[in-house]
Amino acid sequence: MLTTVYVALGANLAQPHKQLDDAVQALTQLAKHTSLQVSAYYQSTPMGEVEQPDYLNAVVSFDTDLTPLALLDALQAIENQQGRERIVRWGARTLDLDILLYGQQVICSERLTVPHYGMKQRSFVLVPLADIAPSLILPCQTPLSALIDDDLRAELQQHSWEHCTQR
Ligand code: A4P
Ligand code: MG
Repeated sequence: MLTTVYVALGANLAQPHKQLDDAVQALTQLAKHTSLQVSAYYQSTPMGEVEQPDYLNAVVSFDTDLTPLALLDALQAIENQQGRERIVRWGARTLDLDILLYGQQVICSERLTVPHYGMKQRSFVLVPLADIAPSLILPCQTPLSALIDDDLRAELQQHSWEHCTQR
């Protein structure tokens, strides 16, 4: 059985634009039946106390037959492939892949919290998510559109998006 999943991408080290392009390529391989959709890339101010470069953020969706934990393993393998190091929580990273939504499932386990705990507060998640799923209803029954306004959009700067192969 296939499930539609939404994954957030974030990068702020080692050519963030290339990191996101490479991640999109890897996720294309993971997606069933060329189902991958990709938002625009957005530049965002770092959230949190750690001094670090601006982020480039995006969201993708695709269909998968992986279980939630198998999907997490696959995403962490892609992060590791792209040189992800975990030194400090919320610190700078080459690539972060977070599962935002796994269908309409609510998951609360040791390794996985879905929907992602911060998604409803983060402009760099909500705005790209709306690029690819403007009519999405979250598992809590909130329409995505109800969480987005002009102030939220103004926090982000859209980047040109050059990835164009295999989709
Ligand atoms: N985990 C639990 N739920 C999930 C999920 N839904 N998706 C666990 C992915 N992983 C999930 O993650 C730590 C553990 O979370 C994983 O081993 C997994 O079992 P991590 O990627 O190693 O650590 P992290 O990303 O530093 O921690 P965390 O709490 O996930 O941070 P966030 O929420 O990802 O925030 N500012 C801007 N502008 N843009 C950003 O993208 N990102 C962060 C990190 C901070 N500031 C940012 C951005
Ligand atoms: Mg993470």
